[in-house]
Amino acid sequence: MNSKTAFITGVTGQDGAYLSKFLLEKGYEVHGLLRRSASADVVGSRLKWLGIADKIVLHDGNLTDLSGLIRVLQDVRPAEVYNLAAQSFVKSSWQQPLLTGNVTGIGAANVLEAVRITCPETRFYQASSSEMFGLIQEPIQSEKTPFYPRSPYAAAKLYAHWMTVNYRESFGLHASSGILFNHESPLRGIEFVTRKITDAVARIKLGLQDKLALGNLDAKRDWGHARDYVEAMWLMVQQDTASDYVVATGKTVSVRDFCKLAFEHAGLNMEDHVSIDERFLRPAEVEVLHGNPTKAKEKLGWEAKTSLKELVIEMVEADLERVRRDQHL
Ligand code: NDP
Ligand code: GDR
Repeated sequence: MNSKTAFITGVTGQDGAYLSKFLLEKGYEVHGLLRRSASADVVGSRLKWLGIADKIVLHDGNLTDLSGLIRVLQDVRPAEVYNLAAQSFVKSSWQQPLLTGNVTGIGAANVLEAVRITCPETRFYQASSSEMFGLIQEPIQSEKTPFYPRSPYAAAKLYAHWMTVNYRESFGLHASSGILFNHESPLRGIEFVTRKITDAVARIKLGLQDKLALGNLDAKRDWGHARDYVEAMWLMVQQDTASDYVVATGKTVSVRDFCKLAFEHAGLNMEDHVSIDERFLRPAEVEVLHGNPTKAKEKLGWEAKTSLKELVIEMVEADLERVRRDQHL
């Protein structure tokens, strides 16, 4: 086992891309799980955007295929496994509850099993989520706050979280669960509200679109930058003892406030462009999330570096550049 070999599931996602870059810069050999797609041209677009696509060893596989995971881990023998793969879009989890359960929940158990069977000394990180707090039981959520999931996605993540804790307690795996609050970036999927907003702002600014339809503008989230958050994942894995950590900025703002900042940065007035469309409302909403990252600060020495304003500006500027390039403007 090479002490600087990492294996990442979800390597083509937002966090997988930033984590790969972070680990490569630390001198790791980075391996990733790639699920087959018929659209080979779009695969790895985030890795290409960061200029690291050719530096990662990709392995064909799927989180739902335990024997494939076992074979890959036998082959790679990584020192660290980061399980980031998931059906991660909360809204879709009501349309595809069983798939979400299979991938986001059972899929994590598959990775834990593969680690236990092939390389129990390997350190494991599970991408848990603030969505598990759902209908919040305390105004500010820490590792001690009781969970109350509000979507099939959150229920699946809760199963994966408790399996991680259980494998640590039952089999002595070095398995940590990072309860990460929302984190965004120019590499965020377009369906998530922040990217949907910054992409629309860019299109409106460049005269390609006039309206933006959103759902619940009053929902509040504790938004940070993905680049900062992947460092917290790595720090958890470096600790002598595995544990669970909340990773958040400690500040919460509404979707409306995020939107306002994005439009203002482009010199636009959000009231002229934003409308409400019921299609974007959810059967059960998580109204507010507000994290307490004290444990991460005290034990990992981690804190969020990027302010909300800096995040919004980086995302709007990246979308302006991307739209100009794509439209040959
Ligand atoms: P993304 O949706 O950007 O990435 C998800 C990744 O999972 C993609 O690489 C995707 O592959 C892969 N994937 C999906 N299904 C499968 C499958 N069946 N087998 C193998 N791979 C699969 O998510 P993020 O990067 O934003 O988030 C990373 C993780 O952290 C997720 O587990 C998410 O639920 C969790 N999380 C995210 C937060 C956030 O704010 N971003 C906050 C808290 C937790 P493909 O490219 O082929 O689609
Ligand atoms: P979330 O992210 O559900 O918090 O999950 P998302 O950006 O989808 O929603 C955030 C909040 O914005 C409200 N909202 C809208 N959301 C979307 N997508 N589209 C809209 O038009 C819209 N209008 C308002 C939502 O109702 C919600 O309240 C993300 C994912 O990354 C999960 O994988 C992760 O676990 C959690 O963050 C923490």
